[in-house]
Amino acid sequence: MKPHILTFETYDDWDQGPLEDTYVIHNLPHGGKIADLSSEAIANVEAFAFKGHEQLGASIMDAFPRLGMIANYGVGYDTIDVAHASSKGIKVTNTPDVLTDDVADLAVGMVIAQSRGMVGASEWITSGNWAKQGAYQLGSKVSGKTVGIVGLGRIGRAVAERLQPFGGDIHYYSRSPKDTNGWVHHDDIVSMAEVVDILIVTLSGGPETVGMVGAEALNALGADGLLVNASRGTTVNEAALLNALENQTIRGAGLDVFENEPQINPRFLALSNVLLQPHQSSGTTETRKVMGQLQRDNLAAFFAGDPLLTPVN
Ligand code: 8YV
Repeated sequence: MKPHILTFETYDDWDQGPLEDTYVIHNLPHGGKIADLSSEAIANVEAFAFKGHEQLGASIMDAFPRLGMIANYGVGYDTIDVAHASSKGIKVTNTPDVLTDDVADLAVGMVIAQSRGMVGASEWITSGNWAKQGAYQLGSKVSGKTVGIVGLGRIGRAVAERLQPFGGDIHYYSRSPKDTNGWVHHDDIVSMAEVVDILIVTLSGGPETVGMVGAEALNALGADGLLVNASRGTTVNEAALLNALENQTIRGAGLDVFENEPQINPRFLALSNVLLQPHQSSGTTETRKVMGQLQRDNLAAFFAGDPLLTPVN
């Protein structure tokens, strides 16, 4: 008898096939309502295959009397009420490590692309301006620039390791010093922002990091400063960021995350000093296949009564 699970949103074929082979699948599309699910789903679902793109709170968990596990497809689980899950004995897993390289690669890519104006430069050609008006505008050097990493977890550390060979000093913010390769520790984001050229946000999402990069830090980063956010839209005060970009009190930003994705604030769309990415930092075929496998391995461990591979609680 196949166990029943609830999948959220859609999965690529390479995930959907194995899930259907192993489980009775009930699906909740993005923005879907629990009330639209069958009584069979409500009565029998024992695990969620969740994607982390919407709030998963007590009301949803409590609607499923047999729910015992939430397998998140993603490293961030800030939209899951883990405290409630724990209070009900519901296990939560995520997919850490397998996506670290992709997220760090994209963060570094945004640093280079935004500093050197690569998107605008390409449009300079396709618009015919190169032929008509000549050389594109000058960019900003990346090598040798001082970098500040906000949050030195797996991803922050991977970003720092990628940028260290560029020759600039590496600074980082964390509550306490970490074992690093000569990087400069700060326990205050504003003081770090004052001394770096590029501020890269790699904090975990959740209530404890909301707005940690605010107007004061952006003012400290200054008119030549670049902000890159590869964490969650909540970690940077978005009103302060928009004001800084519109008033050019920072030079620019590279953003893969926003408040209220994918209906982001339209003020971003009018800006010429920001590189916008659609929350695609783990979005490579290779990595998404490994993420899906890890999510399934956690589900299989749960149903087998074995230790979970990457537990959160
Ligand atoms: C997810 C993310 O990987 O892993 C995370 O925490 O931020 C995302 O990139 C993606 O949303 C999975 O669909």
